[in-house]
Amino acid sequence: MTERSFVMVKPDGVYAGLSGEILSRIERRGLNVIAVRKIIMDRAVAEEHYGEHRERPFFGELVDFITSGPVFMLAVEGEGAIVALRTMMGPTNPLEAPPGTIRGDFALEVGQNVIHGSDSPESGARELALHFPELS
Ligand code: DAT
Ligand code: MG
Repeated sequence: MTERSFVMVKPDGVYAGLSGEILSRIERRGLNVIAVRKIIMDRAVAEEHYGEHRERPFFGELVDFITSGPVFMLAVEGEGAIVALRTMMGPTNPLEAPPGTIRGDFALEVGQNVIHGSDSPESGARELALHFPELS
């Protein structure tokens, strides 16, 4: 089924010069990148984006980190896009991520794991409406 996902290279990935590499991996997989934007995310938008984690002890750090520098945001469409991208990203903890995944190749710490990708079609719709309202 054709799905849409919201993908974001986090500030650590942007600083490490990985935006192009990650865009390239997504394109080479055969997924369709329908929109991109590089911005520093507003704090209020970051709190909304990570709303499901509001009660977690790391929420403040998470919002500090995601607003600490530019992020490279992508709207991605394609067959099974949600699962395809989550598989390419690897698990949340980079130490559990196999080589060949983005986190397994480029990250070591859970708090600085280079990339975000929507975890379900519903999250994809919510996150795209938040960050790419012009696509709705
Ligand atoms: P994912 O980004 O794989 O969807 P998530 O939605 O569970 O993972 O968490 C969102 C982000 O929050 C994650 O990419 C990094 C951070 N995070 C998750 N668990 C954490 C923890 N135990 N300590 C610090 N940061 C954490
Ligand atoms: Mg998540």
